[in-house]
Amino acid sequence: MNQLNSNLRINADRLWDSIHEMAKIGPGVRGGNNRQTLTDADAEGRALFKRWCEEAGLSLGVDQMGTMFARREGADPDALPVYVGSHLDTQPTGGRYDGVLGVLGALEIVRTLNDLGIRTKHPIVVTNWTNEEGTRFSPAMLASGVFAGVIDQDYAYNRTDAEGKRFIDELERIGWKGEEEVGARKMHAFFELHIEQGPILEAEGKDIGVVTHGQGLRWIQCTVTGKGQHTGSTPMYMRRNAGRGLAQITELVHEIAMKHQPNAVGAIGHIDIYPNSRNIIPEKAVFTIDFRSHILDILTGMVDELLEKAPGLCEALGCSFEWEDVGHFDPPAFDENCVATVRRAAERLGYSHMDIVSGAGHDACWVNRVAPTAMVMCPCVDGLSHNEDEEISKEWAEAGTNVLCHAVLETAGIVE
Ligand code: HGY
Ligand code: MN
Ligand code: MN
Repeated sequence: MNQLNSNLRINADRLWDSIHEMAKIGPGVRGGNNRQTLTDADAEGRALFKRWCEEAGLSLGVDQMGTMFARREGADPDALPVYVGSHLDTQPTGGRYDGVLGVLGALEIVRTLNDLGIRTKHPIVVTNWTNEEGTRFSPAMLASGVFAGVIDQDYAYNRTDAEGKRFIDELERIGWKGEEEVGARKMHAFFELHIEQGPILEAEGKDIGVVTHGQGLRWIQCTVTGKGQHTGSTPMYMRRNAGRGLAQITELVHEIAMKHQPNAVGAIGHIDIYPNSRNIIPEKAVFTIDFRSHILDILTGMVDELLEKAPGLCEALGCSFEWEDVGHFDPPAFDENCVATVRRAAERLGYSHMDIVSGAGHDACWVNRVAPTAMVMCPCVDGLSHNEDEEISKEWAEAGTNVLCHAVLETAGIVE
């Protein structure tokens, strides 16, 4: 059995049970999850993952951003490990599979190797990256960004959530600030399994996405400031309505993205209106524009056009316009050898597959800066994600994890 052939498969029932055991932690309001980073629910999910790793004989390390590294020894202890994982934190109205499939799929590989008594040359490290989502503490992929040396650790530590709580204070509060220097670990390769979070694989009838590239991202946080006044007694000509600035910029973002179809997307997901009172004209609107494209010139061009037009729109309303970059990464191209390993695994296992560009950002996008990296994707129902109704089939989870397993094993090398 200790050969990398199509009979080597993971235990899909065990994987599926673990995913749904994890889903009980930080439940949402409609069957999904709200296990936001550094909350008590995140801490509970980490504790469960830690217990499962220890039961699988793994030794756990934690770095100063709270990222968890669970190591399975290899025959050559000096060989750089093959890392494999994703994230356990979720959106506030998240699904049960975004990130979780990648972490528990990686754990399932180790459980399967234990069952079969397989030893690899390189150690294997199952990884849970802190704060992939970036919804509580922007930017997204925060810990993997610090690990890759593209985000400063002090900057990360001082990011605050909507209640003004700092990342580092919350990390220490839940007891998951490790001792390891972030980024000190060197990798032979990194693999991440993730649901597609888009409609392509399901529409094309493919079981596996071989991810060659990812979209780049720009998060521009805008502040439009007008004047809070009585909605009843203030004449229309006197008003400086920040809400109109938000409305016009929302439309502008859509128009800019539509100019670059099919190679661009744009929306505003985060919106705070102040003082948000029914009978006060909005004084201030704070919101984040999310632009993405896999073509860098389009991505930067969209931001340039937005910043060229938005101040004038607001000035015409008697409002001021300020902005801040709260997240960005350029379109990543994943490692060709690792991508080929994923493609070979899908072929060896007989799964339908296609090359695909990841629409969503992932920790792999940053890790790709410091180690040979590739991703495996499986479909999700109607392409829906970042929604509690997110759904995948057990067969899709099984296929993705089998391909991940073969890609990791081919890279780590089976010695017995
Ligand atoms: O925003 C993203 O693309 C990721 O889901 N955090
Ligand atoms: Mn994710
Ligand atoms: Mn997500």
